[in-house]
Amino acid sequence: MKLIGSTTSPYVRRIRILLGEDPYEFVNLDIYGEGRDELRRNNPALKIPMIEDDGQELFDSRIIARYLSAKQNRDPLTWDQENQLTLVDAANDSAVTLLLSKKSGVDVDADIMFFNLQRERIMTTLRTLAAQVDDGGFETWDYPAICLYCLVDWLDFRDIVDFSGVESLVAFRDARKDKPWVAQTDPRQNQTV
Ligand SMILES: N[C@@H](CCC(=O)N[C@@H](CS)C(=O)NCC(=O)O)C(=O)O
Repeated sequence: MKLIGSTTSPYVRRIRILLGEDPYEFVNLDIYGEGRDELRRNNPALKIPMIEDDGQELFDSRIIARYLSAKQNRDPLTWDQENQLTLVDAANDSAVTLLLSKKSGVDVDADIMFFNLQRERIMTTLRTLAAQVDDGGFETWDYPAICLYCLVDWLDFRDIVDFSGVESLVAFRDARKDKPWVAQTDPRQNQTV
């Protein structure tokens, strides 16, 4: 199995944690720099992660996770877990948009409809996720919990949001730093982008 990604992407990190001990080749690319041609050759959607396994290519972390979970004989996600994942992804996608805009020299704090919508979505989803954490909804270290961990740690690493009012998310992250493969996949190490 080959995983194409980067050490900084929260979407790639969740797959690396899910893969755990499974043997695979990790292709660590700078997708906005010298690794872009390699990305173009492998994924027309021009996003990471993607995997190739026994001739099967898979794009998108959600699909990759479904594939790996089936291979690892894990139960499929319940509808509530699917919703948790959708909320995590909604916040994550908007935060990636803000980061890329920032890197492009755009003032993302400006009172502009597009950025207001992203910031609003990030806070509504984070508040809902924090309430679920408070209610014990992320107690089990399952795929949605792994994704939430990767999101919160990445938001902190990139300094994209103010965690005021959603401190439970930081506490959730801090209490899980010793989970398997979390330290080894810390985006602060071996950064490419
Ligand atoms: N829905 C995708 C999102 C993946 C994603 O947005 N990855 C970012 C890196 S963190 C990316 O490749 N961005 C490239 C771009 O937006 O041009 C997934 O779950 O795999």
